[in-house]
Amino acid sequence: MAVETSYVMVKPIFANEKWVIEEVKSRLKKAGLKIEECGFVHYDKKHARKHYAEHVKKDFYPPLEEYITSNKAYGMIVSGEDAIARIRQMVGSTSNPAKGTIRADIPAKMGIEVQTRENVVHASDSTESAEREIRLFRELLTIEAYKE
Ligand code: 3AN
Repeated sequence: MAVETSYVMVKPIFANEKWVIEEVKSRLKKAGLKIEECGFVHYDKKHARKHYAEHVKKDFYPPLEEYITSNKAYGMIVSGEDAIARIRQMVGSTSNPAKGTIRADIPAKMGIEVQTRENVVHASDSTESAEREIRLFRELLTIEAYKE
């Protein structure tokens, strides 16, 4: 195991809800992970395309781009032992997340069902993706950002 850095992003519908951001942060912290930097960012089309580079040609990309650029998201740079795999586990699967995961529990608390593209949060799947995604996040980071 090694210390890794991942990028976690609370997607637009959910970044509007302060308690969702707090719950995601609290789950990460309870797992012993450290939030290095965080803040609201509004993805434009260029950054969305680079963030989702491997999906740009897929059928689901146009509505995904529309969604991700529709409002502010909340990005977090998160570090810790084995952070990438552990965060992916906490987040849950893309379309059928298990109870106890962020993608299942937050919509359940809100009493809503979400479509796959809206699935609450994004989390890096490799150190290479994390580096790219963090670079994009830093480009977008506004003065609303703060450290803790
Ligand atoms: P994950 O975020 O779980 O790693 P990916 O990398 O396959 O999933 O997909 C990236 C994002 O694209 C997902 N988080 C979701 O927002 C969206 N997405 C993936 N598959 C679909 C799909 N079949 N329909 C709509 N949106 C999708």
